Amino acid sequence: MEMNLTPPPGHDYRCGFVAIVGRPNVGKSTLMNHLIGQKISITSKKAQTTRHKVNGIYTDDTAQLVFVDTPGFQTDHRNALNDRLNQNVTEALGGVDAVVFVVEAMRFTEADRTVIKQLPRHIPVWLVVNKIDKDKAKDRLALQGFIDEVQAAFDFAGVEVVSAKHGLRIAHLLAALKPLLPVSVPLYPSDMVTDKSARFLAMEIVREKLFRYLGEELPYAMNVEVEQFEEAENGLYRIYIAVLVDKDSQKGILIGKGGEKLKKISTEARLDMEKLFDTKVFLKVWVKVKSGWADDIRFLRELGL
Ligand SMILES: Nc1nc2c(ncn2[C@@H]2O[C@H](COP(=O)(O)OP(=O)(O)OP(=O)(O)O)[C@@H](O)[C@H]2O)c(=O)[nH]1
Ligand SMILES: [Mg+2]
Repeated sequence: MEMNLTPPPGHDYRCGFVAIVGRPNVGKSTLMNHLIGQKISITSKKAQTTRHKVNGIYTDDTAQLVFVDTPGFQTDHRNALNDRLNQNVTEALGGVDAVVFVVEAMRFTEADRTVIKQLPRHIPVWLVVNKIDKDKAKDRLALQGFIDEVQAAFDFAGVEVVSAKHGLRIAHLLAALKPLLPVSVPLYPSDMVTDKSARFLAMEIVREKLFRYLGEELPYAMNVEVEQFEEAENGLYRIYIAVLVDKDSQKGILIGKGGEKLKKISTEARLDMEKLFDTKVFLKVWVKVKSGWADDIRFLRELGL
């Protein structure tokens, strides 16, 4: 017998949390930014760019997906910072409805296998093969062989190939993820793209510029602190940010000859902030020396890591 009842509007609306995990540098943050259509998570060529988990919210008239961008899972040397980063990943996996496991096309490493061992077995895990724009991924047969190899390592709920950087096949991925979420009303307002504060985003933007403009090792020996964040009456944001370094020598490198480097970092950070906050920004960045911070657990807690 046919029921022919008209369902109430939005009766099958879906909403839930999706963690994005993977080894460092596979493009997790780039992917999340493209999924939600705004740059809220910082990215760089260097591994270990993301330190805090960042929620990015995608909303349309059928679903709301809350993506949780996580730090790349650290498999190298152990120290307080790496342990804390991994703990952040494990915590992020705790409360989600689905997981996106990101690998770089044609590069399946020991570090990827280590992350696979941490994947949950009671919720769907979608394999995402990123960076398919790269030359080595253009051979279809080789790419299929690669996908088979990764799929043999875990019981994935499905697979999508994308290029996060070029925004390729992102809509396919969204469509694949929606059915994995529970039927639920949206949890956040439809115009909200992140639950992170402007203060946090300002700090992250400065961190991204440090990664961009400093050498290989230096950004890891630094941390960024927002000392003051005020919204003036005319809508102007007044932001004071301190960069913490380990040694005096690092301070010199960061400031640069005639203050050039620090100036470039703060100018670029200010422009990014104005775009993201959609308002004028006054930004002051300066440098403080605090040694040994990366191994100081208590200090990491103070920083909220
Ligand atoms: N060619 C290409 N490069 C990409 C793609 N996606 C990301 N990248 C680059 O890969 C690098 C790392 O990207 P991120 O998004 O910072 O990587 P991540 O996985 O978040 O890295 P961590 O936070 O350090 O773990 C950056 O230089 C990106 O521009 C892609 O689809 N194609
Ligand atoms: Mg990242």
